[in-house]
Amino acid sequence: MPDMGGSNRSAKKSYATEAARAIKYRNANLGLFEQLRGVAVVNGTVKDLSPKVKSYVEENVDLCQPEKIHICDGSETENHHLIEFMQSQGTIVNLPKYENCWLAKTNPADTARVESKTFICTEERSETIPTPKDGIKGTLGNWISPKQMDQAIEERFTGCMRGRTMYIVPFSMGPIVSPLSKIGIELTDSPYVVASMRIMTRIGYQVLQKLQESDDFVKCLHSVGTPSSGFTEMPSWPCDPERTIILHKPKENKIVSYGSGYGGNSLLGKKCFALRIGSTIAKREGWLAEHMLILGITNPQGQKRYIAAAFPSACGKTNLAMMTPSLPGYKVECVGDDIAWMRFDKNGQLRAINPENGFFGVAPGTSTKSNPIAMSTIFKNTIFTNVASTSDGGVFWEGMEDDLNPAATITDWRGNKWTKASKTPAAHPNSRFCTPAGQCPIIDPQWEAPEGVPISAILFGGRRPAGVPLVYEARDWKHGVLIGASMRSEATAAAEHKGKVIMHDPFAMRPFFGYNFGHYLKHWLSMEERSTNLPKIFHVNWFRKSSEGKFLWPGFGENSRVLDWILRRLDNEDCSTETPIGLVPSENAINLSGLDEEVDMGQLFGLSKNFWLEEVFAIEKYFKEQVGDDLPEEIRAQLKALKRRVESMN
Ligand code: GTP
Ligand code: SPV
Ligand code: MN
Repeated sequence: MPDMGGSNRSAKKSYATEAARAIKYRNANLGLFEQLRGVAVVNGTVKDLSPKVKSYVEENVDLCQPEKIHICDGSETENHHLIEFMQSQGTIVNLPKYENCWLAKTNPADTARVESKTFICTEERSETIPTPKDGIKGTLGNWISPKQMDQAIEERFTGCMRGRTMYIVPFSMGPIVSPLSKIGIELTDSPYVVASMRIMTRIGYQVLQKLQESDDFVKCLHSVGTPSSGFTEMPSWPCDPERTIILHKPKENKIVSYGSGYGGNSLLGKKCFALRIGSTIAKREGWLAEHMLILGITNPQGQKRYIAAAFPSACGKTNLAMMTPSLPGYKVECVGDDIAWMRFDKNGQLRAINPENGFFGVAPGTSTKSNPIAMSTIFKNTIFTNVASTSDGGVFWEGMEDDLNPAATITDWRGNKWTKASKTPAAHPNSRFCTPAGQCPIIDPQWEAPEGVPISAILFGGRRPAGVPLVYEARDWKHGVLIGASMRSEATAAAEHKGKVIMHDPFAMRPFFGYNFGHYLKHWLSMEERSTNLPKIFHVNWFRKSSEGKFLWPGFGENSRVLDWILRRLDNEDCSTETPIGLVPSENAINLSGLDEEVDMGQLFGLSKNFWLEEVFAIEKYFKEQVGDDLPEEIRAQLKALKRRVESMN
């Protein structure tokens, strides 16, 4: 039976020792404990901290002034304490319908990532973001100077953990034994963060032990904060939305996050480390840290390949990563659903690891029909956040109607009675499940392979209601990089954006670049020199709509029909036709057999000269205004060539 993603594997303590420690913890007479900078260490021992970790902790104990220090060991006992404590605070409630499942409801002001308050700190602004055209506001990240960063920290963190426990969370991104993995230490005053990090990453003693050898780690400091008025509106979910700030200093491998307990703002291994700091490390070391799912797919002939795919937040990564193919004979297995760390091995083969250990997935829309695999993963050992609850001790969200016990009543994510006639959603549109990857029934046998899995194709995609066909293939690597750079998608609830505007989201990384996007493009282009066996690049769009506003493509398991075409292209099958935007499936090349719904392939693949002229114009404008002189010459040339091809369309 898998535990909560945690690692009692890592803390091989006898039950008796664990129990003794538990009693000691409960009867905490703080004076009896070992001290660090005059603060009681109520769990773990200081000698387990390497000199560098110890001094990082000391420095921040002095700054944050917690009442207690808890060094996380990743054990079951520890998790029980956290769960008990959070229940007593009202942060989580049990969901008796399932096994070891919990529901957290956040402050309604703290439900998503806050991109406008997320900063990268470098000496020069141009290291962080390209210089936008005069008078234009840059949208490729926010820069902060070292001086301003220090000031922001001092203002917010001085004494911010008074009366609270500082948890020291040693975590590994990637399997602890993998040479591709990296270690972080997150200091946090949120037990919710500890319990979630225990699922999303590998935490505990083994990580501290590894640090005794290398002592190289990413410094992650997090506090939910306290409003400057001192008044905490919702004691079960303390936060400070007005002063929330998420800071990254790549030069020092340092992350500082204040004021939010929510997912991407607080589980610092995820977007902050694995993508923002990760992309800067990857640039230095010559690899790629990307917002991509990784899946294994076996065709009816038994040939298995791996695909990585970058879609923006809430655009279908988790769904594709766990897809149940509708095409007979196909099998999909999941390596990861959000982040890929990829590098070319000595044979020029691109290999990827999933640095995470769990799924922090969008709940609404997840159903037995759309994603049965997720549904059979998430009802044990899971923390749900901001979903609705049912009177029979379960959860509910939009899409779960068929799974609902008709006798049960529903309480929405804000705690109000909810019925199907209600005008507001039952679950927050960005509500999430946080569940151990290892219990996914189709987890790939190689998902923890230290050397990673070989990647044969890279997909880019987004929500494009108009103009963009279901799938097309890049002409070559450089053209593929242009396709990634040109990605656009309809805004979703995963961040603070309002409405359904089509936003530029290059490589699905716009919120996650750790350095200047122009330099990032150069880095991608340079991969061409590392291999003679580059993955093929494709663009997919599950979200094209008819003139009546209906999805033209059934999506989900039916996307296997698109993957089937992609795999045949990898085998160099002659099943594509050149168009100005790239290669599309030739007539009847997409296998539609057994599809019980009528699909208007004409509308789904239609290419309009006007649409593509406007698209090229929008991309040109975007590059000119946002990337300016940092745009690599090759990309400028690729766009020019695309424009010429589109202009010559009938
Ligand atoms: P993040 O975790 O935010 O990075 O999101 P994600 O990219 O993993 O998105 P996810 O798979 O959770 O999907 C988000 C939403 O898109 C859900 O409501 C899904 O039901 C919906 N969705 C996913 N795949 C498809 C598809 O093929 N067609 C349609 N129409 N909707 C889809
Ligand atoms: C995303 O927004 O891309 C997510 C969720 O995966 S969060 O962890 O909040 O960033
Ligand atoms: Mn994501």
